[in-house]
Amino acid sequence: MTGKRWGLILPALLLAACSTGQQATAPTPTSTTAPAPAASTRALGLYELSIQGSGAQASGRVTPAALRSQEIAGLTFTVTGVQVVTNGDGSRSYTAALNVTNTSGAAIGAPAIIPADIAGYTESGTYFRAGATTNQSGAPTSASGITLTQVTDSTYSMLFPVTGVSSADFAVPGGSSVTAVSAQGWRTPTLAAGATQAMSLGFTIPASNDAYRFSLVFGAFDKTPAVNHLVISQLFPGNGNAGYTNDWVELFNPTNNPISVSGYSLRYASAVSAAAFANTNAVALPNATINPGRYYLVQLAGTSSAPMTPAPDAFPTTNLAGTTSATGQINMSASTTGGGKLALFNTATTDPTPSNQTNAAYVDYVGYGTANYSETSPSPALTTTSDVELRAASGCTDTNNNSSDVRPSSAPTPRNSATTPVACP
Ligand SMILES: [Ca+2]
Ligand SMILES: [Ca+2]
Repeated sequence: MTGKRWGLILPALLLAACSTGQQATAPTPTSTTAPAPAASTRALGLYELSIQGSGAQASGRVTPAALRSQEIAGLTFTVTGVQVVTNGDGSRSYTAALNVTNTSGAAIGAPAIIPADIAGYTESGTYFRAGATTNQSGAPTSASGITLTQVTDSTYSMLFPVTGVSSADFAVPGGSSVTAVSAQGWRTPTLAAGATQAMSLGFTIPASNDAYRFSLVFGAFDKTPAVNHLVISQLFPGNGNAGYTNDWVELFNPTNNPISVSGYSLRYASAVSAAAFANTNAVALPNATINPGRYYLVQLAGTSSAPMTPAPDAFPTTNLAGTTSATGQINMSASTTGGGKLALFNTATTDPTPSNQTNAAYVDYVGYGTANYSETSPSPALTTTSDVELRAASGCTDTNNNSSDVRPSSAPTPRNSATTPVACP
């Protein structure tokens, strides 16, 4: 394929310190906080995927696309095949299978790609290269109407909303600039040095656009989220209120990698208890994996043995003391003058005390209301028994301070593993 060559651009954009959020802090100051990877947004360059088809002979061959790296180190894309299907309305769907390999020599925390418009290079608003779209005769035709329909990999299996990335993160030499980036893109789990990840891109071309050749421009990023562990994103203690018969808690994975909760446990203690978390108020989580950007809903105790709506991902009925109740385990206090403490542990066998701030078993901890222990300070008490304690920014925030990270909300909205994923900045 022909065209200008673009130089490269590797601004290290953002290096923000962050914290693990893995210890609860109590009034007695003996906390230790382990260092965590810094959040980062790092542009890895601009790339171009070029696909050639056989026009109206849509069932014919499609030449595997040539992907041209824009002279940027870090990622290498290889097209392994292109398939084309003619739809009933005459439009055609292309699927390009790619391998992306990390050639940077170091792990890339969160590789992401997003379609990009470049001033003077792409057809405005399409992410497709101007002049590269031609018909069977080789004459230029508009890319308008060509749509990116799917971006998949084995972990996300869908287009992923991209947050915290803008056109300003890319600089194009020669006086041009990236004028827009797509609101959706593709992310992969952490890619080790030398590792390869398969992905695919899908396109649909309308019947009126007899494209023979088209070319998509996209930017590649390393976009490492700030929080590196599971969080308690929402807890509802008001069983019998707001339409919920049972308490529930929602977990969230704000990282870029799948996290197994096998062996994890949820433990609850009253606001005033200084004793160890009792096994009678604790449940083990099942052998499950929470994918990046996904929620995980756990139904707790109440008056009903029926699954809540939306469907819980777990509804443990036996506590860690071995007692079974069909209506669930752990009944948290919804008192507007009291509070409680809920902790997520990465073990079901240890029994640390609520004040044991250095215990490595802590993954996340929420003290609310009058809780005697919390991360820095408790979240404010519920204003009504129908409130939920809600973590800010869809669950993406954990600064180890419950009073600012988690707030009561009058709009309980439980999210489960089927909820649209959130890509954390
Ligand atoms: Ca935390
Ligand atoms: Ca309750």
